[in-house]
Amino acid sequence: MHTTVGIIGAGPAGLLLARLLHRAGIDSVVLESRDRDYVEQRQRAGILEQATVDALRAAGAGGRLDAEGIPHDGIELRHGGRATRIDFPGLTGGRRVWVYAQTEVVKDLVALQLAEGGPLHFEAEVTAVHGADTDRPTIRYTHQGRERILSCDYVVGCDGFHGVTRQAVPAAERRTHERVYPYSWLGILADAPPVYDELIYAHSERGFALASMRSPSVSRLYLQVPNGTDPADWPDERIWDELDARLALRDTAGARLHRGPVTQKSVLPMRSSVTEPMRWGRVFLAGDAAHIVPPTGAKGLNLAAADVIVLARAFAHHRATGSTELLDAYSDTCLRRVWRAEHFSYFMTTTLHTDPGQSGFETRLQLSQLDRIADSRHAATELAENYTGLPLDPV
Ligand code: RFL
Ligand code: PHB
Repeated sequence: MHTTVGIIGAGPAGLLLARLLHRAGIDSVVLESRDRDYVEQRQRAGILEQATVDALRAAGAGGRLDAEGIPHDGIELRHGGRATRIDFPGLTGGRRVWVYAQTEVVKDLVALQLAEGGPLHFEAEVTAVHGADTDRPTIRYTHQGRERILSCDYVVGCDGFHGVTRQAVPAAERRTHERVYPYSWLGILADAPPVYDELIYAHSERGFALASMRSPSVSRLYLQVPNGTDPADWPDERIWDELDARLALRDTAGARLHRGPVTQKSVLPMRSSVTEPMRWGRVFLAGDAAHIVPPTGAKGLNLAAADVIVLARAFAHHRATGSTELLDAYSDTCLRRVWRAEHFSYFMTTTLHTDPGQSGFETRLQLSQLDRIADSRHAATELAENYTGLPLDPV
């Protein structure tokens, strides 16, 4: 079997890339190790930047997003008894973000791909990528109990943080820069109306808390917990009591923690990681396969989308002109945005969480930084521009 672009992984990066290539008349095959149900139910991101929304629309996947996605024009930051609204359009010249769950993005893209795209194989586990520095790289995978080979003009690893494609870049040429944080998030989904009509990010001496949402009747809530926490140690009432204490909502009009049935509970560790370069020969890395961020800046899914927008455009340019200029620039182009998002995610994480070994000095620095954001339009603008994302050229 042969294809132009072999795509490993059917997360947001792989699925969006397949759609954008299809639109550009370039054929591809997507190989995904998990089954469809698993991929569609995996609870993850919730915030889409303008550029991500534009790309989904351009990929033909904007219908349900436009009907059900909730535009957000700000977030609230809480610290030391203060509540600060960050007004996105007012500070950025009109930019905003959307609440639309990653599960829904994936469902929309899978349905489109199966209806009118190239092959998308679930339960097709890739074991190795060979020949990155040749004209015909190959993907070795197992499907329906048989070992198979897919030969490609190009291979794109969209196989997430634990994927295998990274190994196709020789170890001597690959650099990984990493930071692991001394805390995790306990995340829940609850059948309860959202705490507030915007997201609330709360600094507290008890640890960070975040109140997000999935719909007008479903809340998504997070608590900072120690690494290694067992969710079983957090019965529902303990979670609600802790959210109550950390969010400290008393003085925000209209904000209220509604307790309801908890339908999902999990612990996620936090890490920053970047692998460079993002391209070796005819193998490209995109999304979490190349970089991950702690979720505090809501950047992971948006970075994955930005990578494949840049890459799809480079493939289309190559097809139209024969020039490899944009493909050659792919890694450098993406890494500039990636490192900006890494910095912002690190900043949000270390400013809002309480490190277990943190001194009073460090806590005062955090509070001073949060005061600065509350008091200075300049500091708030810096946050708003980063949160809503750097503009991308139109798809
Ligand atoms: P994914 O989604 O991990 O998809 C990779 C796919 O590759 C498959 N795979 C393989 N397939 C074949 N053969 C193999 N050998 C394979 N190995 C792996 C996997 O099964 C999977 O289907 O990566 P992708 O597409 O790069 O997308 C990245 C995003 O999923 C991730 O960055 C975000 O979810 C991060 N993130 C957030 N990002 C945001 O932009 N905004 C947010 O609000 C936000 N919140 C979050 C988040 C991530 C979270 N978790 C769970 C880490 C909140 C959370 C809780
Ligand atoms: C979410 O809704 O899952 C979410 C929102 C904002 C974040 C992280 C996660 O920063």
